Amino acid sequence: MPATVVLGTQWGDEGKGKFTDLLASEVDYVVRYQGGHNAGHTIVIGEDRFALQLVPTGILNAHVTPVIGNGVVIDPKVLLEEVDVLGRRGIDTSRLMISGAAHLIMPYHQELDRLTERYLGKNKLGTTKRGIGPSYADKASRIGIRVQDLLDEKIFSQKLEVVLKEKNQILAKVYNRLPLDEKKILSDYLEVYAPKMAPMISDTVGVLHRAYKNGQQILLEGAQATFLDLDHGTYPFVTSSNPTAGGACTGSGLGPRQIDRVVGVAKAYLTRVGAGPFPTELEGETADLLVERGFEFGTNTGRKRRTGWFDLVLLRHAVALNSVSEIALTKLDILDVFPKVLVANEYEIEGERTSDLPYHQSDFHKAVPIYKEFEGWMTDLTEVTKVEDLPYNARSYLSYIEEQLQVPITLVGTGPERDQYVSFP
Ligand code: 2SA
Ligand code: GDP
Ligand code: MG
Repeated sequence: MPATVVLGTQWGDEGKGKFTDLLASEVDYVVRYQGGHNAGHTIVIGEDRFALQLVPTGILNAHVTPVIGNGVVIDPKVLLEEVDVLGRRGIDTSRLMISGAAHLIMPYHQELDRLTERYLGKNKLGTTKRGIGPSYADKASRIGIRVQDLLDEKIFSQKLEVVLKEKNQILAKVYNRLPLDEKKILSDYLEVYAPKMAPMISDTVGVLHRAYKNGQQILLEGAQATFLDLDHGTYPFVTSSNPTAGGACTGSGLGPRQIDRVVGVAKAYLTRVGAGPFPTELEGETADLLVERGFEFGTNTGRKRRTGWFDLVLLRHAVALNSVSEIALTKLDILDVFPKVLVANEYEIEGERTSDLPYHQSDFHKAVPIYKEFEGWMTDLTEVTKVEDLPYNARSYLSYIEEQLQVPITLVGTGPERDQYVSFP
């Protein structure tokens, strides 16, 4: 039974949580493969609103085994708090499995993330300040501390001693900060977190391969999105992991031939949090209306998101990078009140038109979008659940996107609730 990947095709916050939750109802395992608690998925079930940062969305489906894969970076404090909150709301969290090869976010990672951003001043990236970048940097420098190290006091202490010496020097000499207390870190990680996490730590690669062989269904859940990808995003305004489909393999341990379906989640317009280029960005009334109707504030940091029109140049590239096999388009209902709905189809860069994403960042900065304009549908879509009930203008908009991307749209979101969507046959 091949695995499915569900990932963001834009700059995050596409509404992946809702469709991942929907797809999770059909599978046996849901795996997070990258990122950390810089992610934030919101799922609304009746009166309940769940904001998940680290625990995979699948936790809300009783028959699903949620897995945090090796590609994730974990702040144990945040993880345990999340598990606690879910537990208190009656959700069985004992099924959660964590890869022993995942890396830990340590207190110095968070401290350094904050300090580097401050140091960069107006050149800052606008990170979530969760220590994500510094933790992945240590992983690449081979001085990271892994989840499995929590199970071996001696190794953990030895690794911490070496790394902390260096980090404290940096804190003191570069940033004029007090050193972090080794004893406190040791007691938090080894005495508080380790015993609670130990039962969840497993060989998730082995677990997933056995599940695959047994014909069980696996869903690989992306956090952040394609254009925040460390390799393929708008570097340096990116996150430090690979949300693209390739990252689903490295971050879970499954091979590419074990995946046969890639669901690309796209929002019917665009948003971005933090700095970086954004050709279709809007300002003024239209932008404010999108923020207000779409409630475009970070789940995580509460920051107001930048907004813009749907961009096919970006989407075509995302489809190619991820070998997207189908599109799930979210938040179409947010456009219900717009008399005109615009879609960028090409860019003009110094007088030249292109439908391809320029590889050079300087060109991307200069890109002026060329729009195709659609008549708005001016109808409330939030009650629509059948394809035939979608207004003609909304269907024209969807057909155009499909035709341009040459990938079918299989799901369309018409509201935040679990059942507010249209499924295309
Ligand atoms: P970091 O903290 O090092 O990852 O920040 C680097 C850049 O990445 C951006 N970033 C995000 N942008 C939008 N959404 C994010 N998380 C979503 C959420 C979750 C999702 O709802 O909060 O969509 O999966 C996210 N995480 C990082 C950040 O703004 C910096 O520009
Ligand atoms: P994610 O990080 O990609 O999962 O997205 P977020 O959770 O940050 O933001 C998506 C928000 O949009 C959540 O509050 C969802 O409940 C909401 N949402 C998802 N799909 C739809 C939709 O089709 N229409 C509306 N109005 N809201 C949606
Ligand atoms: Mg989000």
